This record gives sequence, C-alpha cells and structure tokens, in this order.
Amino acid sequence: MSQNENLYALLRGRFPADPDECCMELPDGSKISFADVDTGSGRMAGLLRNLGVEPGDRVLVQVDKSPEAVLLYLGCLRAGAVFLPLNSAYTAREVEYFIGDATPRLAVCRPGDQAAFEAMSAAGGGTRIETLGPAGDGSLMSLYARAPADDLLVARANDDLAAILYTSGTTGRSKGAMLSHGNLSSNALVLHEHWGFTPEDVLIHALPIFHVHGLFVALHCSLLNGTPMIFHTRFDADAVIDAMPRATVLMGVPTFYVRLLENPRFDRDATRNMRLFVAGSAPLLPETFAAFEARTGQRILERYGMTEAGMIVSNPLHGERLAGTVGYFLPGVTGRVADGDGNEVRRGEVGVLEIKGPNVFKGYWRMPEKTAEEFRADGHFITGDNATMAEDGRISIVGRAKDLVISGGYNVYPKEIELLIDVMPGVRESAVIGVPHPDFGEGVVAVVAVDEPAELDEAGVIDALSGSLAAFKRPKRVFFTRELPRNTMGKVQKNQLREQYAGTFGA
Ligand code: MLC
Ligand code: AMP
Repeated sequence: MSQNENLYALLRGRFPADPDECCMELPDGSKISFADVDTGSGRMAGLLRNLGVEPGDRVLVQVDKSPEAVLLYLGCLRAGAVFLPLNSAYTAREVEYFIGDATPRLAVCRPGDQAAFEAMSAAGGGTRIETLGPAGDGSLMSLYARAPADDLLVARANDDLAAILYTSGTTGRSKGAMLSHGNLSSNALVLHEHWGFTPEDVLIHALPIFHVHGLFVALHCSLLNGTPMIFHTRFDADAVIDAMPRATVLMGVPTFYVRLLENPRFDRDATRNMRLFVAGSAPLLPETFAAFEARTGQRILERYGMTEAGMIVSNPLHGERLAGTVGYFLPGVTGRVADGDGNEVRRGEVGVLEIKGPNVFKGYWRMPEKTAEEFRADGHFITGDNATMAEDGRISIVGRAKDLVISGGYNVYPKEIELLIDVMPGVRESAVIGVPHPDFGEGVVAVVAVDEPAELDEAGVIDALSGSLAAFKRPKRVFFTRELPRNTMGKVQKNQLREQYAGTFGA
C-alpha cells in the first residue's frame, strides 16, 4: 500500500489551511475548530487503542447526538476500528441482537443504559462497556480527559472495513452491511463534487448520526469541504430556520421539508442565503416539491441511496430537478432496471434497480449466503427497489420489491413486528403495512386477525410492543379483523389492506 487509504486521511487532507477555522458550530453558539477535531479524534483514537481496541475490532455505539459522538466516530476511523452505530431509539431487546451478532470489543452507551449493557456483555462475549452522555458526560469522556495527546492514524487499504450499519431484513433478522474505507471515500468525493461544494458553503446538520444520511453523506461532505457545519442535536424546524441566514446547504428526509412548510416563518426571505436543499431516504412527494418551490423559489434536489451503497442516484445540481424522479446514476455508479432474472427491461418499464460501483458494500457481516443471494453473477447488487428508467437514463423509484415501510426516513420491517404480534394471546395472525401519513410519509398500521371473543384491544397491542420495539416501529394504529385477505396462493394481500386503510391518517 503506497498511501494510507484510511478515510480520515482523506478528510484531514482537505481540512482548511488555517486549522483554527470553525468546523462545528454548536447550539450554544460555541465553536469547535478543525484543529480541535483533529487533536480530539487523535486523542480518542489513542484512547481506543489503550482500551484494547485493535484494527478490525467493532465498536458499537448507541448514544445521543453530540460533538463528542462525532469525535468517537472519527477516532474509530483513525484507530482502524469498525464503527457500528445504532439508532438511539432501539430498546435493550433490539440491542442485544447486535451485540451478539457483531461481537464488539467495546460498546459505548448512554449512562442510563449502562446496567442493561453490562448485563448483555456479561451474558455474551465480554464486551467492554463505556458511557457517553449528551453533554459529553460519562466514563468515556472522563478517560478521554486524562488520555495523552496522540496522532494515531492506522494505515488502512480501500477494502478494509470502516463501518457496519445494520439494516433489518425481510425475514425479521437484521443484517450488518459492511462498508469499507474505499466505499465511504469514493462516495464522499463524488457527492462533494457533484453537489458543487464551494469554500463559502455552510451545512445545517440536523440529521441523526447513526444512519448513512447524517453520518456519511452530510458529515463527510462538510468535512471534505473544510467549512463549518451548524450542528443541531435533533431536527427542530424553528432552529433550522434560525440557522438559514448563516447557512447554504440543508440535507434532510422528506419529513424535514413537510415540517418546514408547515412553519409560517418559512418563506423566500428565510431561505435567501441557501443554495441547496437535498432530500432523500424516502420518497419526496411531488406535492411537497411543488409547495417548496412555490414558497421559496427553490427546487429541492432529490437523491436516492441505501445503507448498502451510500448514494446511488441524484438529480442534477445544474439541470432539471424533476419531482417524482431521483435523477441519474452518480459518476462511477452503473446499473440497470432488471427483471427477476437480472435482464434489463425496456426503457420506461418497471423492474428492480440493480447497481455496481465503488460505493457498493462488501457484503453482510457473517452472512455469506445472504450476501450471495443479493448479488448477480456479474457483480450487480439487487437493491430491492422498483424503478423505471427513461430513455435519457433518468430514474424514478416507483415502489419496493421488499416488504418495507419507511416512516420519517426510518426503515420499519413489517416481519419483525408481525412476529411479535403473532404470539400475543388470541391472535391468529397479523399484517403490518405502511399507509400515507401527513408527517412521516408512511405510518405503520397493524391489522390483526383474532378469534372471538377478542382478548386484546388496540392499546393492549401497542403497550405489549413497547418494551421490545423502538417507538418509531410501533404501529400508530391497530385494527382487528376475523380474516386477512389472501390470494389463491394463500399469500396475504397487503396491497388490498393498504387500500382499505389508506385514509387512516387523513393524508
Ligand atoms: C419519531 N417518531 C417516529 C419517527 N420519529 N415515528 C415514526 N417514524 C419516525 N421517523 C415517534 C417518536 O418516537 C414519538 O413517539 C413521536 O413519533 C413523536 O416524535 P417527534 O418528536 O415528532 O419526532 P422527532 O423527534 O421530531 O423525529 C422525527 C424526525 C426523525 C423525522 C425528525 O424521525 C428523524 O430525524 N428522521 C431521520 C431519519 C434518518 O436520518 N434517516 C436516514 C436513513 S439512511 P412517542 O410514542 O414516543 O410519542 C437511508 C439511506 C438514504 O435511508 O438514502 O439516505
Ligand atoms: P436504508 O436501508 O435505511 O438505507 O434505506 C434505503 C431505502 O430507502 C432504499 O432502498 C429506498 O427504498 C429508500 N429510499 C432512499 N432514498 C429514496 C428516495 N429518494 N426515493 C424513494 N425511496 C428512497
């Protein structure tokens, strides 16, 4: 290896000439410079090594969003560790699976979750547990405060793993997508160029940092650009509007844009300094796109991606941004809209999008068979998203071949919830579906087939799920029925249920 292909080396190489320039502006107005980020992530990397984390070891992290959590991510990259972030809404039952599957050397959790994590560690492989709180409190930062300065930057090759991000499977079992330094670096460089970042840009960072969108797309673009990001610990429409006069770019899920449009302060004047609004992670409704343009005079740039491949397709920066389409393959990405055998269908016809490129992941952690199933012999990855491609290559996502609900940008796999409902007393079977929701795009609904007399009511089902399922996955409504509709093959007709319950949230 001639040059260090560690993603952090690439990011650091783009830090500004004056290291005292601001990297992150925090909600209290304080600033963290690029020099602070570099020395802080170096010290964190040295600390991780001293805690026994070796290159290739997994570091599982379930914490609230904070600048310290960003340092922990960058420290992991520098130490050559594999960063494994978890949605902060997951319950202990959900986390237990990830600890067992990923066998991390170290797990970092919120101080309040320490006892639960310690218990999981004792039952499993003896993962070391440290804590990190939202105000930089907890055991990890007290060790950090005493740790010596360090400039550790472990040599990594493009194929070495940088992160594992779990995506739930249609079978109910989560799969860890293995992402390499090369996957992340190539995607970051392409997006930074493609979306036209300049030295004047300032990003509003209001996404969570446990998924591809906030952790990689937003963070990497801003770090590569060597300019400030205004760091919000959660999305709040008023706070984002307040930041806009000092900012130029916002990246968000469609719910961000729906909530901004609901805010009477959001208008052309509020956005006059902004040059780019990026949307993704879920379909942006054409109505939202149109209302946004009418209100601000700007067209949202919609792009499409997924955990396994980062960003794949994007509307153009210069050129037509069309509602209901996600644009063209990003430079370096190729693919096709294919039939069930991987043969390209005619332009305009619906098929499944299959892709290839340096952004495509290395496979699912410890699941070689599952990995093999999702790749074609010629190396194309089968996304599971239904799409069409126009004559000029413009792609529209028109549905999902996989049984998946996307609520506010979070994926919810019906199977996982159905398995829990099906074992409740009096339940014969259940079907979990997504139906239009005015705020979250899709809202989770459970349709439960019960014997008479019903032993369960709606609140009972939701309550019974609350100990084991993250709040965003829980059905927002539960309906009871005698029978679920089935086709002649005996398969539950979810399309019929989606139609029947389409009006549930009045969207
Ligand atoms: C919160 N709740 C949700 C929810 N988020 N319910 C369904 N879907 C969601 N997404 C629940 C809360 O637990 C709470 O439940 C209730 O809704 C009210 O919460 P809220 O205060 O309104 O929610 P808020 O905290 O404002 O969060 C909404 C949100 C957030 C949209 C800001 O969900 C968010 O940041 N989403 C971004 C997701 C994301 O980053 N996706 C990228 C994936 S990467 P209760 O019961 O406690 O009252 C990817 C690849 C790609 O997909 O292409 O980018
Ligand atoms: P995740 O597994 O969380 O990375 O979610 C990826 C999924 O989100 C994709 O497979 C798509 O189904 C969906 N997705 C992401 N961006 C878009 C978009 N712009 N339009 C429609 N669906 C999208």
